[in-house]
Amino acid sequence: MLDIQKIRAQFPILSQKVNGKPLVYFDNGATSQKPQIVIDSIVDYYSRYNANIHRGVHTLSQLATDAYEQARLKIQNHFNAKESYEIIFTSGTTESINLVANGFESILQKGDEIIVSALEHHSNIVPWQMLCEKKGAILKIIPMNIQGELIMEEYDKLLSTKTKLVLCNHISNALGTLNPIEEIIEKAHNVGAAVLIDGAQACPHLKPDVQALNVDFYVTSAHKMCGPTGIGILYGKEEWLGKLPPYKGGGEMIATVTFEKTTYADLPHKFEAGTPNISGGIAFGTAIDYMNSIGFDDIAVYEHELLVYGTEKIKEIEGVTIYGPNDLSKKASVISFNVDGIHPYDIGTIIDKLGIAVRTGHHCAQPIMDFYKIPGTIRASFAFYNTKEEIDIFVEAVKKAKMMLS
Ligand code: 7TS
Repeated sequence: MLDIQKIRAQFPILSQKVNGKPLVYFDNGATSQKPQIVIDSIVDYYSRYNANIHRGVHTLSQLATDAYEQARLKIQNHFNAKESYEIIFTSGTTESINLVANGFESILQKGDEIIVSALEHHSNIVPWQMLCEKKGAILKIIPMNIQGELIMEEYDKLLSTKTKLVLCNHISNALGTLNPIEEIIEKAHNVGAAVLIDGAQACPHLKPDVQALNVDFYVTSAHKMCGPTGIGILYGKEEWLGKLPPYKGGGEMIATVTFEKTTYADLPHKFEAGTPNISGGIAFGTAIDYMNSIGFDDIAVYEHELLVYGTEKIKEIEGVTIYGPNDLSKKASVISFNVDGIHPYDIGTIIDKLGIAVRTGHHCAQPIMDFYKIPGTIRASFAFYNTKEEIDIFVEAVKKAKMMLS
């Protein structure tokens, strides 16, 4: 069992008042809050051993390099990657996806097909549209049903030997749907296609095992899992990372440079041109240690309790529609909903005055909103440091906003 009050005390921001009210932070899907230990690791780096990495013989440079590479090992271990060099540091999920899309430019042929799910964030749609446009490839969509679940029979029909790549998120940011990625990966492999899983929303809630999943690429951002912004990873199987050309040219990613010809460095440096986000990488490692110290099994149990409680409470509000799976075992601790006749933005604005942070709008997933023919939703996304008392405050606030607006 988690000691929530003890955990909350580790997050300085949570004891704040916002607009004169105790903060209720339910916008974890956008970014999580950071525990003191993660904040301290950034301060410690800049206070004690700030130096550029992989290039200096001096002591500070070696300390910084060791800490950065230590973080890579922690991440490798967390995701159970076979090799540490299969973990590429990027600025986050968006950059990781763009890196792979860029690499596939040299692999895709005209007429090849890419399959993307209907549940994607724009960052896992737009790079593939851009790639298809450049290469004359075709983008196909796995449709969803009214409960925000992918229709797997339709996926089966889309797969063929023309399919080169399949893209899907592990958990949908807009609806919280937990997608059947094991099945998606296996079926793609049966036709010889590679799979990239967007784990941005899954990693705060569960611990993926990339070898057990047998996934080709898995991407995520640190900032949704207690780490800082501006850092994330691309996990790629060695055979795939070996095939893809570098994404950015510059320092660190070369073996030799002459004006006639440049040869590239080995993995992971081939994809890590320029001075990286050193403190971010180190603090990402700290965040992973922190979350593992809380324990993903306990996080899952507690967050599910919040989801069940929150769903029941929100259903008490008259005129509410909740989007996403009815079966809560297929859903992360995200509740996306609307109140009849009221624009989500108006509710978000009023409850902000009451100290409550939620996201309203299309959540960078416009195709999902188009499917439901709505402008957006109110999204309450819970983390392991949230409480049932906060859910009560939130539901009362939505009721109050509804009264003011109707
Ligand atoms: N993929 C998914 C599933 C996401 O939820 C997000 C961010 C991204 C990719 C992009 O991540 P980034 O770290 O590169 O920006 N999602 C959200 C959200 O739901 N609200 O704000 C950001």
